[in-house]
Amino acid sequence: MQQIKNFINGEFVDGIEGKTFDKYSPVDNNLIARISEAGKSDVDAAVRAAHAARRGAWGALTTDQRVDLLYGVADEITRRFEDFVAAEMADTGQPRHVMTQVFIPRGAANFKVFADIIKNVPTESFQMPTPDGRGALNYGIRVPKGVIGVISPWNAPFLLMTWKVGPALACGNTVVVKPSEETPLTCTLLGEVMNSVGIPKGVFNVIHGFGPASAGEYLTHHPLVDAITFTGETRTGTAIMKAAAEGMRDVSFELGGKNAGIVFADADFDAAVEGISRSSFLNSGQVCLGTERVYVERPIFERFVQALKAKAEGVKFGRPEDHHSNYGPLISAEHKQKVLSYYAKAAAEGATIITGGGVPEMPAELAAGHWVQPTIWTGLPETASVVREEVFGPCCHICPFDSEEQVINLANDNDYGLSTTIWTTNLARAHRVAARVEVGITWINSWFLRDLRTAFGGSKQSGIGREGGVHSLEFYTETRNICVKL
Ligand code: NAD
Ligand code: 6OD
Repeated sequence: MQQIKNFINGEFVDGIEGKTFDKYSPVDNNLIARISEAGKSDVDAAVRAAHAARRGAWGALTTDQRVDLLYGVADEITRRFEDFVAAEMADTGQPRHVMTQVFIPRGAANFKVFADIIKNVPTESFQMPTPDGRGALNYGIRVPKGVIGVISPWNAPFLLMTWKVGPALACGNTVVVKPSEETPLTCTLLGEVMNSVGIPKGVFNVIHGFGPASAGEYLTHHPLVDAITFTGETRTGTAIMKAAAEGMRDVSFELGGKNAGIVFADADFDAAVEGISRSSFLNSGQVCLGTERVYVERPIFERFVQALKAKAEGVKFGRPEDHHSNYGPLISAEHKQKVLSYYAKAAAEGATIITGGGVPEMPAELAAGHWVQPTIWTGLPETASVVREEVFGPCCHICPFDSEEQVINLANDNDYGLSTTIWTTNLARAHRVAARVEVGITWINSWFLRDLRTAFGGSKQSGIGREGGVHSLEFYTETRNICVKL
C-alpha cells in the first residue's frame, strides 16, 4: 500500500493534524493507498509558498526560461510514462489503452502547447493622435494573475488537472492543486517531476483532501488565492463561486453536461454507431462530454438501436492491465450506487431496457469492484430523470425524431450546454444545426477530437468562461495597458 503525502514548497509532507483517508481500487475494492489529508494550516502553508514563489524565483524568470522548464516537465512526464500510466490505472481502474493513447500523452501536451502559445501570442498596441500632434503609443503587457487555486475531478484526473496547471504556469502564475480525493496518485507524481526538472520550490503545490470543511474549501476561501479554476459538478461550482465572491476572485468553471448526440438518416451508419458507442461508453461513461441523450432520425431508429446494443454487449470487463479487457469499473462504491439508482429510476419511469440496467457477473476476485453494465433505454418521455439529469455513467436514452427543427429543440431543451455530436453526410445541414445547438463544443462526424488551441467550455449550467489556446491566456493573465506620450 502506498503512503501519499501533500506536496508543499517542494517537499512531500504529512498534514500537520495527522489525519489520513484511504483510497480503494475501483477494480476489486482493495486498499491501495493511505493519503495524508491537508488541514487548514497545511493549505495556508501551500498558498503562502505559492505566493512567495510567484514574487520570488518564478517571477524572476523570463518567459523563455519558464517555457524551457515547462518543456522539461513535458519531457519528464514522457520519460516516466509508465509510472503515470500505472498510477492512473490504479486510481481509476480504466483500461491501459485509454491511459496510453489519451490521458497521459495529453498531460504532457498540456505543458508543451501552452508553453508554445505564451511565446507566440502577441499583445495589442494602438497609436493615438494627441492635440500637440506628437501622438501617443499604447501597448498591452500580460501579467500573471498570481496564485491560482486548481480544483479537479476524478474522471480523467491527469488530463484535467494538467489542462489547468500547464497554462497557469506558462503564464507565470503559481498553483495550489486540490485533486479529487478519489484520484490522488498522478497529481502527487507530478510533484516528483517538478522537482527533478528544477521547477522552483513553491511553484506547484498539491494538497489532498475533500471539499466541504476540508482542503477544497480551505483553498477556495484563502485570501491569497487570486483566481480559482475548477472542473466538477455544477452544484460544487455554485459553492466555489460563493467562496470566490469574497475578495472578488475570478473563476473559470468547467461543469456538468447532459449532452445530446444527433444522428441523421443520411449519416455514415457504421461510423455513427461507433462514434455514439464511444461517446456513451468510453471511460465507463464518466466523461463530461459524453452522450447520454441520443436522437436518431426515424427511418434508421430501430436499426441504430440494435447496432448500439451489439456494441454495448460486446464490451469486455476486466482489469486495466489485462489485454483482453477493454472496459473498466466506475470510480467508487458511492458513484456506483448513484448510477444504479438512476438505472432503477429509469425502469420505474417506464423505460424499455434495450440492454444492461444492472451489474455484470464478475469473477470472484473482481466481484467487490464497482462494475455496472452499459445500458440503453428507449421509450421514455423527455421529462424522465435519466433524460434530464447527468448520470455520469455508461448509459443513454435513444429517442426517434422526424425533422431538423424538432431535433434542435429536443437537444436544446436542457439546463446544461456542454457538447453535442452530430452525425450526417449533409454538410450544409451539419453547419446549420451546429450553429443552433446551445453548447460550447460541437463535433460533426466525430467526438472528443481535441485541438488544444480551440475554445473549450460550457454554455448554460455547464460552465463559465473558456479555456484552450488564447482563451487560457485570457483567464490566467491580466492585460495591463501602458500609454507612452511620444
Ligand atoms: P465534484 O464537483 O464532486 O468534485 C470536483 C472537485 O471539487 C473534487 O476535487 C472535490 O473534492 C472538490 N470539491 C467538492 N466540493 C467542494 C467545495 N465545496 N469546495 C471546494 N472544492 C470542492 O465532481 P466530481 O464528482 O469529481 O466530477 C464529476 C463531475 O465533473 C461531473 O459533473 C462532470 O460532468 C464534471 N466534469 C466536467 C468537465 C468539463 O470540462 N466541463 C470535465 C470533467 C468533469
Ligand atoms: O480535452 C479537454 O481539454 C477536456 N477538458 C476534456 C474534458 C473531459 C471531461 O471529462
